[in-house]
Amino acid sequence: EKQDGRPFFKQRLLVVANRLPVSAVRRGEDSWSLEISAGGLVSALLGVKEFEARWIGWAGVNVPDEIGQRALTKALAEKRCIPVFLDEEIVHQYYNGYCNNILWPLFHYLGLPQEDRLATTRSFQSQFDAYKKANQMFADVVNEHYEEGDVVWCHDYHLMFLPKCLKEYNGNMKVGWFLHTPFPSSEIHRTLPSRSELLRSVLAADLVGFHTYDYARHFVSACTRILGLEGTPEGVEDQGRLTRVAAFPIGIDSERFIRALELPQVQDHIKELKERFSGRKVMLGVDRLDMIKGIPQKILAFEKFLEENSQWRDKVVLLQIAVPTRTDVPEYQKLTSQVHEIVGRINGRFGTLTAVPIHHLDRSLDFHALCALYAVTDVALVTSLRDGMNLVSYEFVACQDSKKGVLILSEFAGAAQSLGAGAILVNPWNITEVADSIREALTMSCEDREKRHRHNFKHVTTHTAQEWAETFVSELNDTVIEAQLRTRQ
Ligand code: ADQ
Repeated sequence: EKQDGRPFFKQRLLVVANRLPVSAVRRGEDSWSLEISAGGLVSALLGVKEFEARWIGWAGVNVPDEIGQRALTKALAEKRCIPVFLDEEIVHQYYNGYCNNILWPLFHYLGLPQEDRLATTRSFQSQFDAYKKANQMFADVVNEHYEEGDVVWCHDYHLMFLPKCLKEYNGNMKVGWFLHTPFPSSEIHRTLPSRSELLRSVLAADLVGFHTYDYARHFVSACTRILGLEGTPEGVEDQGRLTRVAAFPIGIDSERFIRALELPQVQDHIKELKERFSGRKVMLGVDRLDMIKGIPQKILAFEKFLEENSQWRDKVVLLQIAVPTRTDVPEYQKLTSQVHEIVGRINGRFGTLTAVPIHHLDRSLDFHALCALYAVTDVALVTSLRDGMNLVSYEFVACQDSKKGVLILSEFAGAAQSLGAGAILVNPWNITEVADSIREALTMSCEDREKRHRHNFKHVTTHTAQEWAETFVSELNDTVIEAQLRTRQ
């Protein structure tokens, strides 16, 4: 039996995230062109095939007129996407302000903004109000499209207020919330003026998920210390109601990468890259240009390595692909110039008329170019200062089954807990240690590389994005049923 052309047994999953997985460009009064966009969450959910998934989120554009909104809604429906329309002022206060200027740095241990205290307090309150208002707008759209039996999965720090709004609409809705960033130590979280309100709204969910046990533990501690609730091995209990809290480490659609490597255009690309860099070892960094990724630290460590290992100067090249994000935020502009300055200095110092040690690109690469690059890399460098998981490290491993290159990985990325045994773990703040690890990686024996790669490859190909999503959603279903049984007893 089919309903709307889909098998009736597939459960509907409403995935709610700040951004829809498409970018929309307006072509006329009532016409839009849509493109699937890249990003951590998008790559993860591309792997989910077991559910009838719908996306609810902001399309990333301001659409003030009704004709435009109707046309966009219609175009998005074909991609199973449902838009939430946010005006410019809300986006400024909620997205640029509260999400990206307050929660993002705080959750990555960079603290709250250090502006004039009074001004911060004032703008803080209006940004938090806008945050709540935006979350309520998401809740309205979810509620409008919700059908009994649906599972609602809210994503990330943009939507911490959403579980509460949804449960106020319908106490029976199955609501899960997953955080893609780290959840910081409770001592960091308690500096946030709206600390209690946010925790309480998240606790309205039935299941709360994090990438690692540490983040889950930090969240439970915040609830016990700040709210005075009881933490149990299962989660957090408030007057007999349990919110289940657990770790669900994300993965990638590894098959997609492995299959791509077989494509003729990717093979051609690999050949070209090998010719282009023949006689040199290739080191690779792929990051969104963000302070949490530790890009200046990575480049400075590479400089130190070149300083101390002159025999390697014309035998290694670092390719750093840094796609700009949040380009309208002054701190991100500053970071871009800082990185350019360091790269320029190092290339000036160690370059020759025919070659430079660092190729730095300020842009994103398409999927096939990225796969080819991962495949020809000898050493990948992930030096995040904090990172929820870090999927780049997984993608690199997936593409390395013939080369068996080495992964240098920050111990402050969630991925260190899963790929730690196969990678060389480093403290990215310790430039000397990272420089030494570069030498170790470049000179590592075949057997050692093989052994480390085997460990990581097995992990990446078994703990996939699909498995992650299935585990989360089935646990969410079970959690709700268990809770109902408990209430009946
Ligand atoms: P991100 O901070 O975006 O994700 P990451 O997990 O590394 O970090 O994912 C980035 C994605 O974007 C990867 O799929 C990568 O291929 C792609 N990408 C990055 N730079 C690119 C470039 N220059 N060109 C092309 N593609 C590029 C957030 C959290 C992470 C968490 C994920 C998923 O910050 O810690 O792992 O969500 O939960």
